[in-house]
Amino acid sequence: MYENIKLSIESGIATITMDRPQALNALNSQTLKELNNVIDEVQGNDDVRVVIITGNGKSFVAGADISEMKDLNSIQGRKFGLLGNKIFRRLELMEKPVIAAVNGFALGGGCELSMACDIRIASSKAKFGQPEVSLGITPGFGGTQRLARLVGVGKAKELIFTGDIIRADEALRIGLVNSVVEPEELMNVAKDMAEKIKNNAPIAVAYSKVAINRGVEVDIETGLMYEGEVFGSCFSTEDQEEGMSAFLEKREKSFKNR
Ligand code: CO8
Repeated sequence: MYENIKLSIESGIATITMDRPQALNALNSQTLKELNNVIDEVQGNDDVRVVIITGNGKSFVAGADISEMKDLNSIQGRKFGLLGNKIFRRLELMEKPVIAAVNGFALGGGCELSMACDIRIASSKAKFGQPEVSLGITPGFGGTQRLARLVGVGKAKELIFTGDIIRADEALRIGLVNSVVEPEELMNVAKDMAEKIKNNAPIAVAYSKVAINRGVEVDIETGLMYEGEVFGSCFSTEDQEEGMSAFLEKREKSFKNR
């Protein structure tokens, strides 16, 4: 069904594998469209509670496809940029939590894809960077915005202006990734985290994501208002009743996503 992406769904965890290893999983239009469709598929599947994105081979995603971009005119370039931006934003706003398991190169659009995910776990072999200016373009899939929000304006400017490629331990030091693990442990660690998230009330997790995403864009008063709204809404869910009853009755919780 997909040419450049593999999707597997196992006990509530969807794993999306970027699978175009001959081009280090570079994002061409076909792959971007498939990513858009796969987002629809996992979003629409009620069995899926958590999503993991990783890459096949030595690369997570080595950026947007340079051979496809090379001859674009300004209108086509803008269209290509908007396509990626729209899809990454959909991923970021998706109600289900998304973990990037960054196995290798996360450059340009690949670093941007990881930043559109909620949590980044990196293999010690992963490398990160926004080398676009070395190609005569700016980051175009959200890099100028999300990198600055994650690591601060000064460090984002340094990385984008120099195009430096940094190792996973440096990415951890500057706050670009949540943790660094041995390559052979990457998927286990990502799945263990997904399991932990999956065992919590899905609506509460989704609402928390909304409140955090909205809150970081606004002043704290407005952010706290969002938090108040989602907090209040939890009390109309069956899972709030279940979570608190199970705690008081000292029994296992059984959340229903309702
Ligand atoms: N696009 C297309 N093909 C690529 C890409 C890419 N981004 N990256 C690697 N490939 C291809 C190579 O051309 C090569 O193909 P072939 O075998 O046919 O020659 C194959 O993948 C293997 O790559 P290498 O031989 O180069 O592998 P190495 O291990 O020697 O090097 C690197 C790995 C360091 C990752 C190297 O491939 C590299 O530097 N890649 C490009 C990285 C880069 O600059 N990425 C940023 C791209 S720009 C971008 O992402 C902008 C996003 C926003 C776009 C907005 C549009 C308007």
